Amino acid sequence: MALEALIFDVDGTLANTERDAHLVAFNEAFKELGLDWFWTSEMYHKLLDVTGGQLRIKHYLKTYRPDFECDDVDALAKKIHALKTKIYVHLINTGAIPLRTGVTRLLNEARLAGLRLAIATTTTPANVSSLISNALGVDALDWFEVIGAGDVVANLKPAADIYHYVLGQMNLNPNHAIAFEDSYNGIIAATDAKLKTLITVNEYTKTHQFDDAMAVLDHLGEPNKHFTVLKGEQTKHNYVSVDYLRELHAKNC
Ligand code: XBP
Ligand code: MG
Repeated sequence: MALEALIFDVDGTLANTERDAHLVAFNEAFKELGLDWFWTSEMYHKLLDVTGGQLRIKHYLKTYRPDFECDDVDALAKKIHALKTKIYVHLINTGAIPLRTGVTRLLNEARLAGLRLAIATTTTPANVSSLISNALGVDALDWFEVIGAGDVVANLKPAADIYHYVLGQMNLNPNHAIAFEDSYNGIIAATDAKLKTLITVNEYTKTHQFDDAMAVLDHLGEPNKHFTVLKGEQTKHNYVSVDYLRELHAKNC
């Protein structure tokens, strides 16, 4: 079974956007709207169990602010989220958030090898476009055959909807692809769509359970900055190359 495609999650996988951008933007939006809410990094760590900004806001209200009086929680969440997206995109456009170790190199290598690329994320489409065009240039949006983002499906991760959507758009058999994820919700979604997954953890996800992962790494690595294998087979490879992915895929698919 040949490896044909790589499908990437965005937040936490392509870049460490959660703490340095999403959280910052949420807090700034709360402030601008005169809300007395402030999410610490510890609080945000817990809130990340719920994917999608609007659902996360509603979960926060229900769980941590049951006293908060509001006639229309949906409308409030929508309003906060719209402002948060604006702030997030502005922040990304300042160039403040780099891609994670090895991401740019692997994308370039995969393109040269003729692998098909796609995105499967639960975040807002504008967030994805700004991250990719800032980090890789606006033309890089065309590197991805499909950019599947949160709002095109009914259910966000851990539901498999976004992966089903991307696979359907690409007319791709999941056995011919690898998914790249960083979180428990992400691997559940990918696995339910019958994809094999490679995990790169970050500070928020390093304690998550990744039973179905082909391998769990600290990052994708570079020739001069080797990855650490946290779970899975130690091989001759010390950074994620197309050769490494083909070997991993052949062993697991
Ligand atoms: C991660 C998420 C997202 C972001 C917020 O998505 O859970 O909800 O935290 O994005 P993924 P929005 O890892 O699948 O990219 O505020 O735009 O919903
Ligand atoms: Mg993620």
